[in-house]
Amino acid sequence: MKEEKTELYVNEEYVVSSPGESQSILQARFQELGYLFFKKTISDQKCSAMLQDFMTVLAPHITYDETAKAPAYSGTPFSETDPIWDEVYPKMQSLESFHRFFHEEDVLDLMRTVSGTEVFVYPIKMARISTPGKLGYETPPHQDAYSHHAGPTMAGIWVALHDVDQQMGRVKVLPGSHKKGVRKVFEAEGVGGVQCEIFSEETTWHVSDYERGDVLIFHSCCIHKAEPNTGSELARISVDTRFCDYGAPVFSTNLEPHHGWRIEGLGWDSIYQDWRSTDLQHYWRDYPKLF
Ligand SMILES: O=C(O)CCC(=O)C(=O)O
Repeated sequence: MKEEKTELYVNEEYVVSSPGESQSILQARFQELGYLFFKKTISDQKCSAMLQDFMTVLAPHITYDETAKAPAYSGTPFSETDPIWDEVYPKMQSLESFHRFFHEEDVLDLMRTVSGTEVFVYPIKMARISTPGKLGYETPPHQDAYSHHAGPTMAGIWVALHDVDQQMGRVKVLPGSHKKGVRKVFEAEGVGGVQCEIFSEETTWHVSDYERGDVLIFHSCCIHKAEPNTGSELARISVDTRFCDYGAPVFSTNLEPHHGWRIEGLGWDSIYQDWRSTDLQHYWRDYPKLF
């Protein structure tokens, strides 16, 4: 069954998809909107375990607020590349559970549904910390086709590890923006350092509050950005990576640990030091299309 185009743009909330819908409907919606948003699709148990693993390496800076069921932070606001972030990020990157998170069947199934084929999960895995009060440094609007040098079958997958409300720095997307190709970029403050061109008629963004386990999958040309964390106590922690049809070209920078290019000592050898298994170590070495 084909969805009416106008139904997909009626308001500024995410259009909600379900993994139980037919693959053809999901793929048509993905091609139309440039994203799919799935409610509570990764289990509470998996998300909570991941968050607790992060908490162990984020202490004493960030703690878990049992009442809010979210990370709490009351120090000087920081973002990617600030000294506290550089101190904690290699520890987050070293967690085997973090890398494994994206290689389990629950996540792979969603990726395969969107791709309609076997997928390759990018080695680069990102964890995001949005602290309260760090305004103006949130991720600017951008396309991953540019930042990851990726082709049309690449997509991003972003998972909320706890509930995220409007104050906590939600990620939002510009629906339909993937249809107009890769845009010009400009220098910008905030994560990634660049922002892309947005056309004057593109004024309707889609976003909703997230619940733990919600998943956003976005096309490599779909413009997305983060809202500032305007709260006073709670931090937002989420995880994301990229994937593509198995066999599509993957650019070399995606084979490095996130920020391995600038944090001394952050490389695969240091990351793998305490891992129990070797199956995911350097798993991409025989991938046929690296460049
Ligand atoms: O989570 C964030 O703050 C940014 C996410 C993002 O922009 C991305 O995954 O490309």
